[in-house]
Amino acid sequence: MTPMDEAPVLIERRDGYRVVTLNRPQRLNAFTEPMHQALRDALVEAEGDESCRALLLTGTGRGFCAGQDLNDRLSKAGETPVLGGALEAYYNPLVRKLRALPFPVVAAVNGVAAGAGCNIALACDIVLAARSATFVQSFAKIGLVPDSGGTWILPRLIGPARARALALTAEPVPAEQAEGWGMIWKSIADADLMAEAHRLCGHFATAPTMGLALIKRALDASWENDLDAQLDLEREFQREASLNPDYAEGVRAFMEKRPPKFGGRRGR
Ligand code: T3D
Repeated sequence: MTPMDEAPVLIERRDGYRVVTLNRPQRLNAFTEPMHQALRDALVEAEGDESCRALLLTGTGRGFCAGQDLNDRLSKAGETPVLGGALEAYYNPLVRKLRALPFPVVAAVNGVAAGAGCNIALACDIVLAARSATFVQSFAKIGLVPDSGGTWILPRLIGPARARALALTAEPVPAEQAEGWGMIWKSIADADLMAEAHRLCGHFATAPTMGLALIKRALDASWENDLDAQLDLEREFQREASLNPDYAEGVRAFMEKRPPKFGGRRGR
């Protein structure tokens, strides 16, 4: 079997979390339809597994993901490829799913993240990057527009001036600069990246999962809400969180001066 015949996505089940690895290293893990389908299935399966309380997304080889595989977009002479279908069928549902998963998603960006690969990383809840990694809004180089949520999330993360310049110039942003700009959570020495990503997912695997899911939803909702609406939403989510046994356990553990033992039940 040649490396290109290998599964486009690898799934590893750890205690309380899953590791999903994009696996087309010769193309810097660029997306093909089979890779999209495998990733979609991996996320749906993780969501359906009550014991999964976090997800680590990373890539094989020297890249995280180079966006769409452009081999699938080479137009034959005289034909004009019309895009939009793959966004509707794959990229948009992928970004929506990553944001909506009822547990934290940690991206371990092991190398270059370009095009949709960059914006998919940025859609994850916590982004860790190897110091050698770069983030590239490469779309402008081929006459396209940032997609996979890039035009929404980038200005919110780093402000309109930087977002506009990155989208228009396609200049790569090194991991340390991305951290300094607040585009990602942390840049980490290459050799330590995966250990830190596993440590974080291990932490989430014993955390109050439903509370974390509500935090994700509250922060996402805040972009659309005014303060009044957000205060109402916080009241509702706090009520909901308090009905989960993890809240009572958290308070008991605090009073008894011991580490909490969260069951991580997703519902009440
Ligand atoms: O439906 C739709 O199409 C709409 C959706 C669009 C979503 C998108 O993501 S559009 C943007 C697509 N992605 C890009 O434009 C990025 C293209 N890649 C690059 O600009 C560079 O490869 C990188 C900046 C990511 C990395 O540069 P470098 O110098 O480190 O590596 P390289 O030598 O360019 O790439 C290594 C190999 O991967 C190379 O193959 P080779 O020569 O060794 O056989 C290269 O062709 C291949 N590769 C990299 N990116 C892609 C790719 N092959 C196909 N598609 C790619 N996106």
